[in-house]
Amino acid sequence: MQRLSGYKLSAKAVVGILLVSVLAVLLLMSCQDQGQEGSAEESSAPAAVSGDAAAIAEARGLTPDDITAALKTYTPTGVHDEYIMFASGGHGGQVYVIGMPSMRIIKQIAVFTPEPWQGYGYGAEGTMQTLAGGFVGDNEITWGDTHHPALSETAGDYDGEWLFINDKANARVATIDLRDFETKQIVKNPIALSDHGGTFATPNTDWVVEGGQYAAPLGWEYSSLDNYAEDYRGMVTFWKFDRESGRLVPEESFAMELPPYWQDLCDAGKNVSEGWIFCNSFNTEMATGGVEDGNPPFEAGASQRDMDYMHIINLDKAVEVAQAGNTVEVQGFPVISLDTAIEEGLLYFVPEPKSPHGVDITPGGEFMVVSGKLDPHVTIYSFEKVQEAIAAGDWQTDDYGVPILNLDNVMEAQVELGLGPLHTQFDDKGYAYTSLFLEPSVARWSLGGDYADLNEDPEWSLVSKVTVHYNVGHIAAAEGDTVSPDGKYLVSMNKWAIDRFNNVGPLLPQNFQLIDINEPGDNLQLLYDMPIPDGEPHYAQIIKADKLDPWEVYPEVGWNPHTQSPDPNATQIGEERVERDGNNVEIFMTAIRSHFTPEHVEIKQGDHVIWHITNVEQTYDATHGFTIPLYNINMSIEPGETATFEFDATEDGVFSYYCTEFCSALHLEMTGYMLIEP
Ligand code: K7E
Ligand code: CUA
Repeated sequence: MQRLSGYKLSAKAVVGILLVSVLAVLLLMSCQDQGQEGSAEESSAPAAVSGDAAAIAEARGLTPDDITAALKTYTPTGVHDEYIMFASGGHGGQVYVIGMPSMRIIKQIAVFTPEPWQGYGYGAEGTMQTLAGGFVGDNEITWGDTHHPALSETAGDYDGEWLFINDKANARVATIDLRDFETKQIVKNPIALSDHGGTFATPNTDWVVEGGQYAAPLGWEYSSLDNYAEDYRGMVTFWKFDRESGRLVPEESFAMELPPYWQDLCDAGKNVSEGWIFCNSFNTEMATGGVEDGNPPFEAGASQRDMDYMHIINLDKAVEVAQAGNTVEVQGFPVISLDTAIEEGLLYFVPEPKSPHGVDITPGGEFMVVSGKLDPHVTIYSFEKVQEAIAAGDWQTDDYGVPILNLDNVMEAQVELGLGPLHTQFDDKGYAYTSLFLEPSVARWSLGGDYADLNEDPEWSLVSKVTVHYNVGHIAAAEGDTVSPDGKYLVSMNKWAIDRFNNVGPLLPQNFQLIDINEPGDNLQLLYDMPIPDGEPHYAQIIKADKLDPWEVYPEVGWNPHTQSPDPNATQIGEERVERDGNNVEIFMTAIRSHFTPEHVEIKQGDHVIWHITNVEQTYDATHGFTIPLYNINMSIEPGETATFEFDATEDGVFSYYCTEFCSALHLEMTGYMLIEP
């Protein structure tokens, strides 16, 4: 990284700051300690005082920069983080919840992949229904490749209510409810088998955008690659979101057919560009690979042209067209055909250099920023100029008849940044940040237009770079893709870790690096490395923590988290029972520290068993688990929750069910016998 002029604090001064801070924190802790239960913190405090901070720094070989980094990130026990990052878990299929600046992992939200701690996908009815929503035909898909999380927005700012994320591998979108941080819905794209350009929320979360990637015949159909230009198609899908039910509504959603270029990433317009959607694309060459047959390999075939096309889509007008029924049906799903999109003026192209990746809209919605992976520049387009070019009818067309606006007429600026630019984020000081995969580094550059007043750097110019380790993909800045970015922090989401951590064998973690972007000009400080031991995280969004207001316990005893309403099978204390109707056995159980009621459940082999468990506690963190051997049943039942599972008692025997959460001193006694009589 660059050692930056703004940080010329002497080692002495810094150590002084550290000492003062340590003392201040200790003082604060001793005043607050009375109410705390944890004896561990109290007993460890004196040990910290006994060390001399300067001596510790010297013994550990810490530089002044290291010490300022520590002071900026260290978060004492019991202190909460200022920001929460929601990061995709890549091909782990989940979402990470990370506190910033501490970079502590607070939670992993199970989304596309069954996960035992949360009891996700091991019998609990709601979770089984959620996962089943994402099955592809009769095929049970049990993982996902998550790429782009999207927080719900109100007037272009995160509102902390919902989170969406796509599965690139199977073209699915999940809805997560931030009242309990649980996945409530997975929808399968009816026309595409894989996607990429999702998810992106429109400024009031009316629509969640899922763009495609690798072109294929729509509707999961077959056609030979010889028919690529005629039969293969790109697509973008607009999922209607209903806040009331907290669900994407397939019946009110629609898609748009696009040429078989590989649509990549999309972004929703905001403020002046609200109502428009922008997607970049590559492989406008329509290369079909086949290196084994003497064809150019994909990476060469798809990189021949100097320009690909940014797709500019009039979503507001597309909604009108779809609602008027001017669509064709593909697998029962309404699709605006390419011809209709052209006729109705819903789709325009503008050239973008060169094998671009991503398009990011400035906070005010005035500019679209595109990086060409094989071009050292970012190219900035003016939304206003795009509108003028459309109004002037000033275009050529591609082979499919899509209008291509003239680049010179709509380009605002180009800024040379360096090698392999990918993704761009924004701050509150008129800067944009772009990841440079090949260098690898993160570049800070200044915006023009109205943003030029926010800093002292010349507009549209490279300001500074910070080296990252290694091979950065996306970056995420605090609220950095909203109408009002916060600045302060940026996370570089690096694909390679190489030498940053202890050797753990050939499969390495990813590396998130926290960067301080608070000071203007040439002041970017790398603060912290955080290994991510899961699939490759792509995008993340970072929200101010105080915008989140999740429940501590479910609103009432007997709550169904899937429907977010009282469960008809809720069981209160004293109502526990076993009901038998022929071969059907239904169990109504309660869980409380430290017992399940009933403790004996007698079943006959061949019975069908329906089992409801209500955690009757309303104490924060008093979660109980429940598991039965052999039957692959495993649940997490949070305070107030009613969980239901079903199974056929195919195997006889004596089965001890027990609580898997160490909930109390007598947790080991929180057990019971299920006897299945042959
Ligand atoms: Cu660049 Cu899927 Cu957004 Cu990965 S994508 S980095
Ligand atoms: Cu309940 Cu352990």
